[in-house]
Amino acid sequence: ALSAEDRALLRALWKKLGSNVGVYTTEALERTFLAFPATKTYFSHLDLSPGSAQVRAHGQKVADALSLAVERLDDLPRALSALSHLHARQLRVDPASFQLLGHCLLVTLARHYPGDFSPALQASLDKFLSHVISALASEYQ
Ligand code: ZNH
Repeated sequence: ALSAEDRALLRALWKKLGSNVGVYTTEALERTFLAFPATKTYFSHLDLSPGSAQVRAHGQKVADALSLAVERLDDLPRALSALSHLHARQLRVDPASFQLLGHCLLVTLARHYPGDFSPALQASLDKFLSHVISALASEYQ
């Protein structure tokens, strides 16, 4: 589970990110598509070219879900259950790909916040992302 220290680090980081959560989530998506091209197959109906407004709009939606998760750390499975259902039943996204986006989000944040990205912050973020990913995977059988 996330300790009080993990939560404090996460909340402080999110405060610092402010309105840029969408910007960095979009960068993380672009990195995911480049580093793990198989993930692009789910988005064949979107324009995935660099700087695409559609990718930015999708990045903002994913970012909002992550911000909601930061606000509801004690209640993640319930907070994300509709989203898990959507990914499992409708979108049919391989849950293994959640890890790839999580990885790219860590890389993106480390790149933009090198001074903040202590080993402790990395560990807390990694734990947070693991919780988000297992909540998102919860409706898969
Ligand atoms: Zn996802 C969608 C979140 C991952 C695929 N997503 C989505 C949305 C959200 C999300 C919020 C929107 C919904 C509505 O609209 O209602 N995701 C998310 C998160 C994560 C994810 C949080 C992690 C962390 N996804 C993912 C991945 C993939 C995906 C990895 C693949 C690869 N999603 C998806 C799709 C969609 C979504 C396909 C749909 C899109 C459109 O628009 O069409």
